[in-house]
Amino acid sequence: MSKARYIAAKEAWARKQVDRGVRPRTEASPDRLPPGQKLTTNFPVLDLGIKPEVPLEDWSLSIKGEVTTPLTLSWTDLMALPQVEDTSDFHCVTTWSRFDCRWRGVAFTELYERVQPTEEAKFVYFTAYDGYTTNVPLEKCLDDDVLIATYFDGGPLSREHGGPARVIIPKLYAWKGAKFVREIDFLPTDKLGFWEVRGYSNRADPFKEERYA
Ligand SMILES: Nc1nc2c(c(=O)[nH]1)N[C@H]1C(S)=C(S)[C@@H](COP(=O)(O)O)O[C@H]1N2
Ligand SMILES: [Mo]
Repeated sequence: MSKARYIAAKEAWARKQVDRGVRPRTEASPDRLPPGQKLTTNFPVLDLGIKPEVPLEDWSLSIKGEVTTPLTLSWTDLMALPQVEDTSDFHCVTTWSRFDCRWRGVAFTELYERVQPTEEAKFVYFTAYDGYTTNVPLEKCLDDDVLIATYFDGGPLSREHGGPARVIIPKLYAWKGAKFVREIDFLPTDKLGFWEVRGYSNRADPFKEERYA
């Protein structure tokens, strides 16, 4: 085949691809699905088996540690903060991924700006109402897709998925996002959380398959 004919054939092929329309984002793609993961369209529930029931009037989120202005937010306080929406992918270390999770909540950076962490703050340690803990380097929390999520797919976040409020850090494996979040502690030195002391990776990048330490 001559070069010109080859190029024409390629162009025709490309046009056909466009005519077929945009591929649905839920199709597994080598770029989007991290290595070793399988795509799922349902939403499995994974936790320690305790799903604490926290009435909204008793709920609070405290933000403390290496900060200039510690803060304890009631549910009403949290709702009064600017709310954002973000659609992101969810990767569980047990090898399932779910694309296009539609979250709504308060951006981590919003809280960050309010408490004004000191120069010493380098790590973030999350504690949840079920006793779960997890730790993340501060810089990983400052992406605009990191949320304290209270809504999922258009409705209030269910208790089984961590309601009333959970942390979402889409670029890391899902164990780094505390469901039922209760406290955010800014730390000068790292402190391992529940799974991290049990041998899970302290980095947790799904695209590097940082599953276990
Ligand atoms: N409070 C709390 N948060 C948690 C957990 C937990 O046991 N307790 N499990 C983590 C793990 S291992 C995963 S994979 C995700 C699961 O979130 P899902 O149940 O909404 O799928 O929550 C993470 N956050
Ligand atoms: Mo997990």
